[in-house]
Amino acid sequence: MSESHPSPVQQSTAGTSRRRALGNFLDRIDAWGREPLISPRPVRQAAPPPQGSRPNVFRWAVFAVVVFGLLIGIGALFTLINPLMPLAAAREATAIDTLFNFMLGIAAAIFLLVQITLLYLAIRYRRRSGDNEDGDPIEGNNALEIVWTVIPAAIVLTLAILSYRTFVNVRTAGREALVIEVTGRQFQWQFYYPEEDVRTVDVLRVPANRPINFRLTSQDMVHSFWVPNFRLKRDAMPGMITDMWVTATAVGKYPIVCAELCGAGHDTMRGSIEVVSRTDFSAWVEAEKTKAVDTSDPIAYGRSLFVKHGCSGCHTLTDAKAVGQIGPNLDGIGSRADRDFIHHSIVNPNAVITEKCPTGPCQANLMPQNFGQILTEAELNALVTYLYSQK
Ligand code: HEC
Ligand SMILES: [Cu+2]
Repeated sequence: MSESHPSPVQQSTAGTSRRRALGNFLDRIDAWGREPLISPRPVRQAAPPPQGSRPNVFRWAVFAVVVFGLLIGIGALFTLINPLMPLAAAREATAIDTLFNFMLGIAAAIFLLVQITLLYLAIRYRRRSGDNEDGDPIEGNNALEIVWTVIPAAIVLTLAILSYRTFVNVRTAGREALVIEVTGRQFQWQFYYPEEDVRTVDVLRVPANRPINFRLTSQDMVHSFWVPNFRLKRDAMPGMITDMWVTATAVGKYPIVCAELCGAGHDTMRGSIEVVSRTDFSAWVEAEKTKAVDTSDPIAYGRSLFVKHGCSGCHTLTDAKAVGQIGPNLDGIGSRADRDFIHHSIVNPNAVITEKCPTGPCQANLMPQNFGQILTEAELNALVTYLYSQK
């Protein structure tokens, strides 16, 4: 690089001393980077210092490695205390976070390295007044080319190996897994524990430290079962079963989200998963199994059916503590409709479209059309009696 420009001190008669100090500091770094690694041979020493000396590549490489290491350290520290992620509540979440933090750390370090170098070079080689020369032509630099090929290749290879290991780790079946069948449907999650013969809607309960095997499917369209605290997400699709493995580790209550736009009520398709101790889980299963539904009282029976079949996900009904906002508010339905109308509204919702829904005019085809097939005669009767009792 040509040194023909006037020194910063000469040039900046109006410049502040702070600017001069920065200029001096940058010049000193630059001078350090140009000193030869090995002291020159005596013969050469006699000769005047070469005009426009070339940078000492080795020194700069050492400098870059030290700075790079420091930046990786800072990146790692940041990702360790990463405040943007929700609590990692599963073994898989920790594995995925480790990989993600590693990638983020490398990306952050490279970003900082590039930006700082860019800033330094932009200041160091800024055009000074009176300098109208072109830069030196550069013919390529083998050392540099090798460095910037080998380092990225090593990073990509390392990431590929780590990604593959994490993927295998997350997708491996666990022993003595608890099976939970998950069925997505507009706009709720239905859960069935086949071995325990327990059903729930939107609220899931699982034991900590035991592998869980989710078997996902859908009744209508593509949904996506996502538990942010597990860092896992899998599509639930009609006509097929997808699976997901997880071992929850942290006791607590976490959200379940549908991550696939699935219709007008997509944003309401949320549930929760409660991770409890193994003993609490067994106690809960026992309680659920012995909690016999009293089918002799049609009101209580109807209320439980209203929740169990997901009517509460779309309709507001104060008596059933339901707050759904998709379909019409059913408070007081018994005083504006007769038993027949209610019955028809359930088995053939499209026959009459109610006018007013909480978010505007009601739409056809939103309410599932198959309750006539899903519900038994007795269940349908209890539901109608229950709704008709809501005056
Ligand atoms: C996916 C959302 C959804 C689910 C689940 C759902 N409904 Fe509906 N429901 C609607 C919509 C939207 C309407 C209005 C359109 C229509 O009349 O078909 C409606 C209408 C009704 C009406 C007529 C209300 C009136 O004021 O005229 C009744 C009664 C009803 N639903 C009962 C039920 C029952 C009982 C269940 C559970 C077995 C249920 N719904 C499940 C969305 C839903
Ligand atoms: Cu959905």
